[in-house]
Amino acid sequence: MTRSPHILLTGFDPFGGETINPSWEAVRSLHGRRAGGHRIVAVQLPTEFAASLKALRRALREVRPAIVLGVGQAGGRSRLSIERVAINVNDARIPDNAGAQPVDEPVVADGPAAYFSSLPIKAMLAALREAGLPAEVSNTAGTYVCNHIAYAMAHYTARQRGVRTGFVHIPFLPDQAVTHAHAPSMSLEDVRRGLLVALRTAARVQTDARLAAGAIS
Ligand code: PCA
Repeated sequence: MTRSPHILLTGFDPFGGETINPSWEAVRSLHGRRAGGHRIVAVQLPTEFAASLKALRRALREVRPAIVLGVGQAGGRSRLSIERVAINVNDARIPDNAGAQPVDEPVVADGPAAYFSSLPIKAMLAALREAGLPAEVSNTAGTYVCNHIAYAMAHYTARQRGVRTGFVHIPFLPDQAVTHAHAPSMSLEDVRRGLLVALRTAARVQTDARLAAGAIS
């Protein structure tokens, strides 16, 4: 019997004073589900620069995914935010969950400056809009643990033919927004549905759609 291709779907544990991380809540609810003929394997990564890398590398070895999608909380963003690029720099505004606060250090010494997502980000955007979910293409994943992981997943699979990687940032949950005045939020059900739509699209579409979704500034 041939093994169906796998999707490695990662979420993070809570950080920055929050008691939950919506990325893990959404991701764990999709463990074992299928999307576009792929089986989803959900893995939690710690919000720690060093330990998240180790956990990612272990998961890549064990799952041998065809698609890797990282998911992280971006409090303050209002939409499902499909990241276009990950850059080779860690510049932490707050310490990570292990107390580390790298400033202007590379994710991978001597690695390239950046990696573009190899998932069909425009097709994913179009599919999310079609499904009635607010979504956007983002041109920065920040310089904290999410960017670090988005960069690392591209770097560590760069020589593996057929492996595609990308990252999606998600808003706070309504529960969290209660204590953050003016912060937008999105329900867990919408995030979960959006991730499934994004993954189905990623699994089915090899050549990205041509759709203007850039930013002027
Ligand atoms: N968001 C953080 C790290 C973990 C998470 O969920 C980030 O955007 O870097």
